[in-house]
Amino acid sequence: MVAQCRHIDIHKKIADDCAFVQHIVNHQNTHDPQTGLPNLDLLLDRTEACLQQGSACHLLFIIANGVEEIGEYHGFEAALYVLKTISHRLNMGSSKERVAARIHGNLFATLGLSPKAEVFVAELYKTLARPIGWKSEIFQLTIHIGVVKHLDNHQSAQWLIQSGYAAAKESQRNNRRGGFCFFSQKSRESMEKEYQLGAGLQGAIADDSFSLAMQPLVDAKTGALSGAEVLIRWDSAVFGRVSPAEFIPIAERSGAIAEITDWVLKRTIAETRSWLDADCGMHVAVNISAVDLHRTEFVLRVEEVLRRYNIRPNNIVFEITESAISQDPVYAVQQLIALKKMGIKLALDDFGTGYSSLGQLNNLPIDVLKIDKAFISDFSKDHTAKSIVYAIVSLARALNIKTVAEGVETVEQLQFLRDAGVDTLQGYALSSPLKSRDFISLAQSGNPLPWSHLF
Ligand code: G
Ligand code: G
Ligand code: MN
Repeated sequence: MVAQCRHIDIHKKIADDCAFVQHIVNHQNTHDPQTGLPNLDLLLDRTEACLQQGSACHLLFIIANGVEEIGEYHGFEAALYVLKTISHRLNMGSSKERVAARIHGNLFATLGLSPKAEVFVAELYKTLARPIGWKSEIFQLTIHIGVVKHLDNHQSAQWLIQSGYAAAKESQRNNRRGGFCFFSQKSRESMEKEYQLGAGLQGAIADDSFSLAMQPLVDAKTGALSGAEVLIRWDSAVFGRVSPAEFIPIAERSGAIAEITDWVLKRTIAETRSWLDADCGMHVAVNISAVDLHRTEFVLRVEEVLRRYNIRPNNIVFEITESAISQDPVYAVQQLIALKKMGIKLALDDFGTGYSSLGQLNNLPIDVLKIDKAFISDFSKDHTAKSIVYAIVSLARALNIKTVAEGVETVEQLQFLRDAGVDTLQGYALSSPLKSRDFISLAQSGNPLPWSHLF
């Protein structure tokens, strides 16, 4: 009798242990080990169950930008702390009505078991966007949330999650500083377009579908050619000609920009080598993206290219937009100083469109200021536009900075800008961007320049 009982006890113990082990294994299979949150599999299961019951629900997809950089600069311990903090904040809103999950890396989601999402998403955004303190550091992430509601019986859990992702990406495109966005068919189409262009960009260097256009820069006093701005062109076999205004932001988000900028710089040096070597004062200006400027290895990479091509960079200009600097001015200025030490000249592009104050100009190590096209208007009617140009020119002179007016389209504008004392002119009135081959033959021909009658 006793033996039998013991026998039963042992069986029960084994069964309990098995259940316990099974529970742990199940938990491990359905949860993220770093944050303890449910993982994608569990989220999909819960979402599927919810859809099968026909319950109303919504899904919030969260992208927390900045975690990777925190890992790079402050180490993995800091990044893990940040991930745990996000998980904790997400979980604070979790209840029977809500499941928070970590999908992968810096991607999270919550499933809400009600059709209403408007109030919750606004609160969640505020909670997640709060700064995170770690040791003596304070981290500010950029949070994007995509909201998608379950609308009919045909949607699957996969569809809901992908649509939430599409809406979060839409928020990334619309709000640089973070925010949230409700799913629409347009979000999905833009994401698909971005995905296709992004995939196309990956092969663009290898299949030789990038080229350079060069737009002449003209000395405002003499009308002589003084250099060129290099503008990338992409002729894709699949999409045809795609404007850099469309593909550069995609490359910035995917990280492909690093390779593109590298390519533009090398190709520019190869094509303009004869002037750069002759040091004849012809400038060649290359656009540098905000993402390049904030990459830690950017300065080293530029240095390596200059060394490899054995080039003195006195006549190379990097054009950097005002908004690229205002993202993180302290770091940006450090990078700019390092570039300037190498001998590269710096131009502040699209001046007047960003947030930087005129007072800040004095602290920037720049040589050239490019007055944005937006200020080049019909000067005969627009007296405010005239005053703005006069003010910019006199400020630049006081700071010993040269000025370039871009977007000069008419002879009247050209004359006004020249009289106002702008140093260099660029725009359709003089020349559109040319194929680099055509530009170089123009520069070398010795023939009168096509615009010489205007001077
Ligand atoms: O010439 P165009 O309309 O195509 O240029 C559109 C935009 O793309 C402009 O804002 C210009 O500064 C940007 N752009 C053109 N070429 C380059 C490039 O090589 N690198 C970067 N980062 N931006 C570029
Ligand atoms: O942002 P950035 O200043 O680098 O952009 C240069 C852009 O200006 C390119 O897209 C170039 O093709 C365009 N561009 C050049 N000249 C003119 C012009 O006279 N008028 C207008 N509207 N755009 C111009
Ligand atoms: Mn430019």
